[in-house]
Amino acid sequence: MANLILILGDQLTTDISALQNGDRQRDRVVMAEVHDEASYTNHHKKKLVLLFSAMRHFARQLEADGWQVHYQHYHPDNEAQSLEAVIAGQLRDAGVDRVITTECGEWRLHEQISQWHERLGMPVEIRPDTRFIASKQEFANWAEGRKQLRMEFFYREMRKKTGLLMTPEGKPEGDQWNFDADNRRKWTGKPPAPAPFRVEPDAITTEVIKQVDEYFADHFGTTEDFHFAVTADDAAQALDYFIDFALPCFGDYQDAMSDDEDWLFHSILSPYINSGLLDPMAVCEAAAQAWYGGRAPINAVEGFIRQILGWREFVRGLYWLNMPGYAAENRLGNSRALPWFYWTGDTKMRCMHKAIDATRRNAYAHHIQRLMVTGNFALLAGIKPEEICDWYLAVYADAYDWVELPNVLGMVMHADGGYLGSKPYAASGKYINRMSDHCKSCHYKVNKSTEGDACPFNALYWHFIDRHRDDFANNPRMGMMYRNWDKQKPEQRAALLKRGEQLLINIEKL
Ligand code: FAD
Ligand code: DLZ
Repeated sequence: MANLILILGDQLTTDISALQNGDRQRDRVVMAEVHDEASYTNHHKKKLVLLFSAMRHFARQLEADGWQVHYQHYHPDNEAQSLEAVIAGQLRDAGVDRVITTECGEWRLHEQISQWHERLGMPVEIRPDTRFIASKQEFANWAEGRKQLRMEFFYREMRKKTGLLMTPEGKPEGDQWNFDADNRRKWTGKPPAPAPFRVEPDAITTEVIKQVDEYFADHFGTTEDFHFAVTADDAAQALDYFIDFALPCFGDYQDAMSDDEDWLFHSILSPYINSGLLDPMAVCEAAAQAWYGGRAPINAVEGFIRQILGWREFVRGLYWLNMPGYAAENRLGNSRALPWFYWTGDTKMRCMHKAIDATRRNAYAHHIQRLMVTGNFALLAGIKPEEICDWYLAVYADAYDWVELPNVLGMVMHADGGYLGSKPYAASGKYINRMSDHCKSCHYKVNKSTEGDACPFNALYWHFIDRHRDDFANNPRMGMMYRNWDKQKPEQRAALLKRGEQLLINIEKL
């Protein structure tokens, strides 16, 4: 019996379940760069280079390990434009009895693959994705009976399950589960932030860059200065680099933003973890070892591990528990189109310009830019969830529906009615000024609210609070905002609302 083993572009590890117990002589591994996957959103050019180059390197590694690999390189005129067509083409060869794959990360493709056994007339074995620390069922069991899901409680379960940062007595190391309160420092240039880890493009990557520039010229972003790792070995070096040079300050400056620094003390590991080049558990263990070895403080290490063991696992569980309905949620009734400057960065709002421009150059922006700048603006302005979700899915090298959607629709847009987060992360310009140095170089004045040159985030914040009174007034975590709003003089409230209206009418010109 011979199997076709399909490996997807975000399953690039020899530990992937589809490869287990395979017969290298008889079975055939199939990997394919296809139009449908490369074009279901306006993927950033660097994301395409990363995926195609990493896929090509991985296929070579499999061949070197003795696997027979059928690999389709991208060409716009390829006969097979979808993964199904590639598999169907391979099935025409006699002798294949079964298709094996690991469950894919996105509902869109999952729906297609789960119909293949009928469409292709061939048994299709879909194996669980064991790269995650919690299985879908484990998450569903935890979530059962809970009206709202809170990451913190799930995270503690994961700490207990894995033993990460746990004492032999079963207590959290440092006597606290969470050191977030220590992780809110503004960064003023010292200590200097490390340059991002770089891998210079080899011949394969250089060829892919040429092809992406030619075939995907109209996609967002640039291939210039591509320096992501594209192999597991190089991604492991990126992890070591992070642990040595950035992790010690990761906690302190986790929420900071800078006008001059794109990356600060973030790990820049999500593109590798999500595509399979790095194993999430191994990443957490490396961070924990840095703390046990006295090379990084607990607030940094716990904060970092929480992002992976907590948030990453949590959003994945939530996605699979609630799809496909989750994608259609719009509980705040938003109807505004995404402003065009999200694609160009052409806005006088300095923080927005900086975050979008970094996104365009790097296919990366760090969490607080995604959450409190581009996300916060979309929330305050009432952008349609599907449009802002599609933007986030397109522009980041780490973006896949399973992780992007809950972060954007739930965490940022509060479009799920508070299922993921207990309150919206709405903030005025004051927050951005507290955590960054953007405002001092901004066209708009952060200390003004109603004037023509006032920071748009200020009036938009109050406009949001006012127009969503019915949604939030009874939320205990929002009571203070409503008391502050109600305390303001009626003339001031009217002026803020008028300014908010004007900003929304002129949104494309901000
Ligand atoms: P670090 O700050 O160094 O964090 C370490 C790791 O923790 C990351 O590599 C990532 O694996 C994990 N992580 C941190 N926060 C989250 C989170 N909220 N959800 C899931 N994992 C997390 N992350 C993605 O991987 N893909 C996305 O498409 C994505 N879209 C996002 C959209 C919005 C609006 C927001 C607010 C967050 C999004 N995130 C997404 C989460 C987070 O912003 C990125 O994981 C992080 O910025 C990646 O950079 P890093 O590797 O330097 O992360
Ligand atoms: C993201 C992506 C892209 C851009 N291209 C391909 C591709 O050509 N072939 C492939 O197998 N996978 C690709 N991927 C990753 C898939 O879209 C991903 O596996 C699904 O979205 C499920 O997470």
